Amino acid sequence: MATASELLSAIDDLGADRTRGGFSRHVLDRAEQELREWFTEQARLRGLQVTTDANANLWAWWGEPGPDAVVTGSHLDSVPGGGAFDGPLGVVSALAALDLLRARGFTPRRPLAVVVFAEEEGGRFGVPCLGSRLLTGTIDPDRARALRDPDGVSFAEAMRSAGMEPERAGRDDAALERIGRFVELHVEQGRGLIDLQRPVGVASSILSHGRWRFRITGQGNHAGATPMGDRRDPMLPSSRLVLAARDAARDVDGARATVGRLVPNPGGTNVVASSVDMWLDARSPADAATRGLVAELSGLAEKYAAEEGCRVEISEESYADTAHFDAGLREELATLLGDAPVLPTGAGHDAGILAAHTPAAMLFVRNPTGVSHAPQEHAEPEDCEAGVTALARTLEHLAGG
Ligand code: HGY
Ligand code: MN
Ligand code: MN
Ligand code: MN
Repeated sequence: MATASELLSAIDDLGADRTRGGFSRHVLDRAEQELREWFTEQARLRGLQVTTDANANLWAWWGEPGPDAVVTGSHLDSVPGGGAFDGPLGVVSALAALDLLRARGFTPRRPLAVVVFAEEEGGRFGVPCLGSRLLTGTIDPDRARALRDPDGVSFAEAMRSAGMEPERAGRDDAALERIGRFVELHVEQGRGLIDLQRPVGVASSILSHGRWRFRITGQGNHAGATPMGDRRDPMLPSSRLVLAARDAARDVDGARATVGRLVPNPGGTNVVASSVDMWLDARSPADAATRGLVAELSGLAEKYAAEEGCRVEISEESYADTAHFDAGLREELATLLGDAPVLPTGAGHDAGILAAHTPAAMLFVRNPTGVSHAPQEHAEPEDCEAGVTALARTLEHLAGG
């Protein structure tokens, strides 16, 4: 038997990011592959049958894969310099919950599986929840295979180097039909449970959210030899757009707009950039509001670019509608878990992708800092154990009856 904290500390040095702090673990890179090996070994030690599906997702089965399965799990990849809990807490809590259930002599009456989804953060190939989107047919597999990382390696090449067959990627009806319920445990990414003074909560919904790339092209030139009046500097419309995103989001209820990644090309200190790639992450409680926010910012991008003699190309890289978790399952679990609070989240999850295809739920574990996607993300050991106990209770309830 192992606690979630013990399992987390066992992987503490895999993908630790010495320069940015936190962790950088991206799908099929060395760190994430070591995490996959670690998970596979831990699952096999628990007598689970481990397979990798056609979409680079890992499945560990307690018993034979079969219909009406109860599936739990999360992801092992991170954002660059991410925290220790976002993703891995859901995976290690699933292993620890199975330990608890076994120790109680529990035998599932339904197939039970732990899944590790690929590329949930989109940190390497730019599309979040890539593994669960492929599984559910929410992304065109040809587009997925052609996605390239910053080094120009395609997802298909990365899969092939890992011994997988990218040509098989795509909607997996057999796997989807097997899933009767999906429950993802996740560290809370916000302050809801702190303010409610509860260790565990149940998710109600996920904001609609997407990623758009704005490529602003001007004229590269010499920083010293080019008079200010002779420039077409794409950094200027880009900078105005960053501020406009903040101002526009402020005017939309519950909206968020973030530019966390902005890459000048070629990026020389003494060079007026020839182009800038910047990514907008926009979210809100309503699809129409998110779309409206992006339309407004797209219009401003065109205006700012024209004023600087630049041009802009805008491409949508990913989008997910507002996800509402199955109300019956949500209330059933909230009651089962001692009237656990039910709260929304601004963070996207594989459970949100699955929710459109199968009854899905999420359990949140209190994060005393409320911070996520940064090294300060945290969950106290006793709250991690409360999460494991809640997940074990949930799995026993769903797979035992
Ligand atoms: O970006 C998100 O909301 C999630 O953490 N992938
Ligand atoms: Mn995340
Ligand atoms: Mn996550
Ligand atoms: Mn997630």
